[in-house]
Amino acid sequence: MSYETIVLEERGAVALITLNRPEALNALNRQLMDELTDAVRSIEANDAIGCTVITGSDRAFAAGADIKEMQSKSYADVMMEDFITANWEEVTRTRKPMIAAVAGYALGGGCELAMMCDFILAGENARFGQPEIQLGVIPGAGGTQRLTRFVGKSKAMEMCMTGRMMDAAEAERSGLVSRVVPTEDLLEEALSVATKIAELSRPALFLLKESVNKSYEVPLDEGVMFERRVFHSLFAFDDQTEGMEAFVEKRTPNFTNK
Ligand code: DAK
Repeated sequence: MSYETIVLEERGAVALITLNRPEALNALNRQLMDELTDAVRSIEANDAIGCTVITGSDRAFAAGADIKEMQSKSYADVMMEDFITANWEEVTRTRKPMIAAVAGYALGGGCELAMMCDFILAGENARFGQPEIQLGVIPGAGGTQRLTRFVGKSKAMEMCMTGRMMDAAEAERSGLVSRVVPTEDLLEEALSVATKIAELSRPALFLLKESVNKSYEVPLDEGVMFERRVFHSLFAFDDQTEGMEAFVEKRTPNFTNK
């Protein structure tokens, strides 16, 4: 598939996806989400890639679902085409680590897309919000659920009820983003973090991601037991032997993902 609304590049073992509809502040229309879905699937199948960075421009990560495309849809349309579910959720299915590098606006579906990633690095100019209530709807791609888990009920309720934007400092204080960096350094920093992650043991990363995500789904004792069993299972991999040997021998490990 050739892409018009995203750019997919390989930077060593890192895939870089750049959302690319500058005329619409990267509003997420059907074509873009279809292309993103295809790109994420191709990265998943590409053994040379160990981690993905998804980013936008300095002005906008993404200003939400495309309102102009959505405005004429009826209930029957959105229900029958399984709007959102059909092509928005591949990011939540990928086993490979995915980092959102957010500068500028991440609003509505843009904020939701960033929250689907494993973590968010923000530029100092990043602004997050769920303004759907101002359009007479509510977040439809997980915003009411994921934002609440990130920042707690009070702030999520306020953000979703008023549609106000949160700046990068508030987003970091609230736990929505892992770190804030100068906007001009954002991409370089995200790629550097992704490169380090891509060098690690892929089976361990897959299982790490499953374990952290499990904490959203199950009670603490079940989550800890899941983690324990996963931890045990990693002793079946060559990468565990290699990682520990390399530490003892004071050298860099050479993981083979086996
Ligand atoms: N959709 C389409 N076009 C957009 C857009 C969007 N979300 N955001 C910006 N644009 C376009 C603008 O229309 C404008 O295009 P032209 O007029 O030049 O043709 C261009 O991008 C530049 O935008 P502005 O001129 O407005 O730029 P400003 O710097 O003045 O303002 C802004 C930037 C980000 C504050 C503003 O553009 C803005 O408020 N944008 C809309 C943000 C928003 O409301 N996002 C949430 C979208 S709703 C569901 C139902 C609904 C949803 C999901 C599911 N189901 C039924 C399941 C809703 C999801 C959403 O994300």
